[in-house]
Amino acid sequence: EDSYELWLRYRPLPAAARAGVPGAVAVDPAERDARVLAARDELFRAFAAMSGGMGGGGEVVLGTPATSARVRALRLDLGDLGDEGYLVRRVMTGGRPVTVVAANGGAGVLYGAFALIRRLQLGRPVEERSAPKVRLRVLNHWDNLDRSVERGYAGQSIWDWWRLPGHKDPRYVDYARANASLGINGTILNNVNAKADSLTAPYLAKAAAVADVLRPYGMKVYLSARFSAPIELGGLETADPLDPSVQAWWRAKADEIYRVIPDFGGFLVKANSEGQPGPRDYGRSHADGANMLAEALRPHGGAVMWRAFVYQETDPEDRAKQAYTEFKPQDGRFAPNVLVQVKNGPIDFQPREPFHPLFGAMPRTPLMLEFQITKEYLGFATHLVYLGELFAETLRSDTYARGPGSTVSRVVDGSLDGHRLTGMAGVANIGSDRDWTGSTFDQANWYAFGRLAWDPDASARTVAAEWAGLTFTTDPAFARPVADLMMASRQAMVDYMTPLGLAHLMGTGHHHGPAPWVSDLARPEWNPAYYHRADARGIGFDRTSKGSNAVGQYAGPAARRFARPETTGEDHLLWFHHLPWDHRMPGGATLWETLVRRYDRGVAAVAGFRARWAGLRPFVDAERWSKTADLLKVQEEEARWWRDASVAYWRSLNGRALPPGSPEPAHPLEYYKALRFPYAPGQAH
Ligand code: BDP
Repeated sequence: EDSYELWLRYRPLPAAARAGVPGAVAVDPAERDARVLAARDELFRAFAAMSGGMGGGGEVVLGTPATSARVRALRLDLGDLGDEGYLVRRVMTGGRPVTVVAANGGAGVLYGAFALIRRLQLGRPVEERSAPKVRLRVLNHWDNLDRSVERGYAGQSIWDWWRLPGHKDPRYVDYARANASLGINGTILNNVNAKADSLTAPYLAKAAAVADVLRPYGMKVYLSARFSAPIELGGLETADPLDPSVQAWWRAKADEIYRVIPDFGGFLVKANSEGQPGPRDYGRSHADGANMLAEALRPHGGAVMWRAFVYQETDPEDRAKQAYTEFKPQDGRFAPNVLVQVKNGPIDFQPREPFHPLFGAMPRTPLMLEFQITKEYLGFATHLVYLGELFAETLRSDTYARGPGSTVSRVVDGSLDGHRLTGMAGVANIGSDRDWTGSTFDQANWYAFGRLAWDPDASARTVAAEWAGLTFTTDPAFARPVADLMMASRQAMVDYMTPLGLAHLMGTGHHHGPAPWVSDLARPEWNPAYYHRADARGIGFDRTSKGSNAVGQYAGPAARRFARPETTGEDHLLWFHHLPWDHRMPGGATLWETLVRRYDRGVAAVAGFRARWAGLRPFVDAERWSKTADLLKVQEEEARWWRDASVAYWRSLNGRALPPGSPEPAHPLEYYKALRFPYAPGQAH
């Protein structure tokens, strides 16, 4: 058991359930849709394994009314299912019970087949009717052409660019199966810090080879586009989006791409951000840049995903405000096939951030939500942190943009402002490691992303329990405590790393481990000290109207809530407020005491996870059990390190004693400051 099979780990069901596993799978003999054929093959594979050779519980009929006479004859109501939704029903035909997987299109049939398998694996009744609420459900690979992965902690890129297109690693098929099982329908193959080379003919041929493998699984390929490619590849003197020769270059490039990848999805663009070129270099707006690319893709049906992750020019006073400041005035100026892709929070994938203020603030623009599945700021692939809860927390946040109930999920699924082009992106945690993601539990974060992209209102706990059941065992004596542990894991990390709304205190560059003392980097907003603003008197970033007024970027009730410490709540307290160390918290303790207690609580929680995992040993095979146990031990050590280094540093500023019973840090502050991690994985280069 090396975790390669992910949650598609088909094993014989308990004896009593085997008879319910269908013995036959029928598609129309004339069926040509590769996705329906892939669905059939997956069902064969799953049924053979799950029945343990003892199945035979009837037949499954698969297809769409358009191509399958048997499905058509059933006159099912598929009206509300769109292109990708599905219906799994038990019906009687010719006096025999049949399970039908029906949809309006091949993708729906494929998703329905995976749903049926999932239900059988989990021992649930098989009937289900479901359609995705979000249209573009995509992974962003930050994979470089040399196979390194920016912020990747699971080995090299799975894209073996060098040997493509001649050799297509069979692993691409398993990648596609896993994504299809979640409804993920697109993938951006290369890093947002893009090289123009990915748009040259040889690399387009490689991307086309990947697209050919993914197509039968309903997945489209996209590329990150480097904005200056017309200069680098085309020999032009400018990449100005309003220059006709630049526009013509991109049109020709798009035509060339669609000749080799007829269903190419489009471009993802990081522009004028962290040194990347963009329209601002020519005095043009983000909308000018995005619309130029959109115009080139439009005849072919492609989309532009234009990122709002910018923090270079304006407003040096507060990085958290910059994306809003730059993008909000552009609302309504983007072409219809552009989505603006916004990170979940206003800074950068921290263990906890408030929702990004752009959500709800650009009603005339489809906003795509970007989560980071790879745990750049959350202990890499070592720490067990279930991100389903982080994702769900953002999605259920109320922007109040159109009154109460204007949740981020409703912005993203388009229902709040009436958008049909909608999307959710996850920065992939996938690599060439045998277990794909660097640890078994990190697979749950890929899983949760996919399930929440399909239904942004799904419950993180339900998804966790489902994943645990599929990946290990459905025995409630296992699945329930594991779901509890997963649900508690994110708060535990917040407690031992960045409690009470603190953020961005990680070591420079690699982002491994604590470095709240760093304050000497060239740009102010690169320094942890910029984010916590601690001194002898207090700690926290004043984002109220007396400070940077980032709260003013939120709609009325949200702004009012964040404006006062009493109503902000503990989770975002120091994100929005600079407070004296003696500030009284609701329970009566001081801020300082509470802060230390949170660190202690975080460390204790991880110790508790280890104990719980030890107790679950009888349910798990040796290989997966021990790797998880090893990683939990490292996590406990690193949680203590975070706690000790942070407490030692804050105390060097405020000179205070620790609250009673709270242990002294293991080492003096200088010890923590001297630690170096030159070969930490995933660094940008
Ligand atoms: C930051 C990462 C950096 C990415 C950047 C981005 O440190 O490697 O390039 O996000 O999202 O968090 O573009």
